Amino acid sequence: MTPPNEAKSWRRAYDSDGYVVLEGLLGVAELREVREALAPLLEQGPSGRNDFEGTRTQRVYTLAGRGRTFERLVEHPAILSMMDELLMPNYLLTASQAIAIAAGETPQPAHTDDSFYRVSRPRPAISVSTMWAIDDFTEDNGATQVIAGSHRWSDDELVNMYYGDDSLGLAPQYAPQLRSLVMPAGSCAVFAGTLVHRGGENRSNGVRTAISNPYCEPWARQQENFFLSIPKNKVRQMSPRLQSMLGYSVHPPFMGQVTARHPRKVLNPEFVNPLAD
Ligand SMILES: O=C(O)CCC(=O)C(=O)O
Repeated sequence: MTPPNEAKSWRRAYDSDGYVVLEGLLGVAELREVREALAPLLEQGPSGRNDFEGTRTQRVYTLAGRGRTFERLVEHPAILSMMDELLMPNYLLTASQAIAIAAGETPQPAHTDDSFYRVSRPRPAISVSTMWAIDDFTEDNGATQVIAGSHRWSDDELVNMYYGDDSLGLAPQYAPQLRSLVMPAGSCAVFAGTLVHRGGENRSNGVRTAISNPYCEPWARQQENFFLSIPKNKVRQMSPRLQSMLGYSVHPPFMGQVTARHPRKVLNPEFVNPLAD
């Protein structure tokens, strides 16, 4: 857990740079548990299908639906207390995935995580990302790279960052601005959905494993459709808070309703869908 005095100072760094790194959120035993839970999933997992996912990167999607260990990360109290400050009440989990960048992977195209929301910039972030370091993040193993302060850029500044072709390559003058988020395993980087970042090049011989859990405003569409991906019998076992973050919640007065009922009612085995045949 973050000591209270550190918890207070995160906000200044987050507001000025667009990100903050919290070290030591996971202890040795918790890290071991996460690695053990991830190992069989990564063994099955295919590599990415394109340059963005990373052809030498394994991704496991819908991690929050794959066991208690991952649920606990989503609900980590230090992270949720930050989200409570950064997003409106009833905020949602927008995606949940493991990202294992293998040796030889090239840099990911630089991007922002809330670019899906076509609302002109500069503007407040509509999502906030968390990137858990499950391995140490180093200068050469693919640590996430960010451009500090880019969360304040306008749409024009964002477009200028690219070469101007379709490759989404970073224009050369921006490369020196990239900072690698070097941090020990067990840390978590929290950054604005408006911040320019990318997965780094992996020049090491090892794998860089991370877990990415971004959260979004309660009125914004989630990247992952958890209603369809996580079976209801699994959702029923989860805490009310997590159920709510997956979307079994109402953003007042009635966004998210199910035939004029609270969506949590759908989890009750007795629930009868009025539209069912
Ligand atoms: O793996 C990373 O460090 C960043 C990944 C990322 O930003 C993404 O896939 O959207």
